[in-house]
Amino acid sequence: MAVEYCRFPAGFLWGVATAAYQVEGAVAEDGRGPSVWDTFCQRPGVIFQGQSGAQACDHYHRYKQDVALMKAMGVKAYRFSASWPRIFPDGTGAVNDKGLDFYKRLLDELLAAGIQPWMTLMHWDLPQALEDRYGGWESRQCAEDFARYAGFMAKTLGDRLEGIFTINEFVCFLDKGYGFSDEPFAPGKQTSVKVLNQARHHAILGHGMAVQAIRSVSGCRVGLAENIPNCAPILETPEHINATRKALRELTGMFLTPILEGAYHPAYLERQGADAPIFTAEDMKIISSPVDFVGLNLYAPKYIRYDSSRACGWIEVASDEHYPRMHMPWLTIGPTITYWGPRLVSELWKVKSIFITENGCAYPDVPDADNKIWDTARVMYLQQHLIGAHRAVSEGYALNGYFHWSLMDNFEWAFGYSKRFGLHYVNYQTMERIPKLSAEFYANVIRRNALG
Ligand code: GBH
Repeated sequence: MAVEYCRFPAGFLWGVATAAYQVEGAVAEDGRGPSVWDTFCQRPGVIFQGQSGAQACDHYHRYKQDVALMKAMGVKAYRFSASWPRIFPDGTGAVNDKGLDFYKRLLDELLAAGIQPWMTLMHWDLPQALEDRYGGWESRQCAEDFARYAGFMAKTLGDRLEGIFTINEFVCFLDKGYGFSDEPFAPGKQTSVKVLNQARHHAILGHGMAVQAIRSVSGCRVGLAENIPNCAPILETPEHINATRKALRELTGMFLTPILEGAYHPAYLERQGADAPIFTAEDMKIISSPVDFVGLNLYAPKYIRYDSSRACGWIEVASDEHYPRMHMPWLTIGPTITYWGPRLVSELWKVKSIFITENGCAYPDVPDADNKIWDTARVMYLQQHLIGAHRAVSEGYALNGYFHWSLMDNFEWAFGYSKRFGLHYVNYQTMERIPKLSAEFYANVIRRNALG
């Protein structure tokens, strides 16, 4: 008789995730203002085949059907993002009630289906008006305006939300969007190192101001969703593990470290020298406002080893082109990250509650003659990563839930619709959604609360 395999604790939160610009479409409807992504997608040559999120999955109109897909899988929680320019088309000022109504309808639908709503406030779609007005996050005013939007959302919807994530992944919209990247990203400008560091500072300050704004009007739990460098030791020996912990703290020295410690990592400030951000002690207090949970977006591993020849004591071991990977240039497979992420974050910062807010993979899925998708590779990826998550839980780390990226195939930024990350296949001609084998696999995991 089969023995039960990897049982999760009762109440472990099984979810799926999406983001506004990647799924909603309807970019010019009901008074939504443009975001930096709408503008960026019009620039020739930056997005695969000149595509954009203008239609995406048409989630804006088909959200009822999409909630039904979640319900059919038995999903307990939905992590979606609100589109800031739908609420404040001008970034600030007058509220667009019609845009807000969409999220009210979505919450009604989720709650009626018994699915917890978890909302991200900024998944990269900054209102274009703020980019035009003051260069987006280059200006400290952006942090203030973000906090105002955050407070408004918490006041209006907070009593019906289970949790709020302020900002999704700092590095992407800052480091890639403000320069120094071969992967095109909105707003697609070239700034200087100095300007980038100051923009990073304004973004984490915006996070902290938003936490305070949310707390002042609502009892809703609040945290963030960050793609920490997914450091994992090359071998599980004390010296490599210790080196990996140090590496993580240093590599996120400008984002998660100051948010959880109230100070930049000294190595970051030292390396930036004259280009380091300008900040006050008061800023650092705001940035490190206590959060209720930390969300980790975990995709590809960064292997670390102990190195006695370096002052920092660690070095990254790069993966070459033969290392196994999924259908993205950067998506190498290292399933122990769902263990090491929660463990290292717990050890470094004693976080009360951790969620894996994204984990998933792209695969060039093709429906067969019966319109079925046998995505065995995604099932393998998912299963292996859940083994890692289970290990973290069973060792007592405060990992409380897992959100798969993504509910359905969607607009994969610079890669357009050419990369499919969904548990559901989307036919972009008909907008039909087809559950893949992986959706059935995930539904079984949720139903059993175990892997086997
Ligand atoms: C997530 O980010 C996003 O939140 C989500 O919107 C997106 O759809 C999903 O991933 C899938 O891509 O420096 O060349 O090694 C993960 C984004 C992309 C962040 C790769 C780190 C490193 C690329 N990650 N990036 S590279």
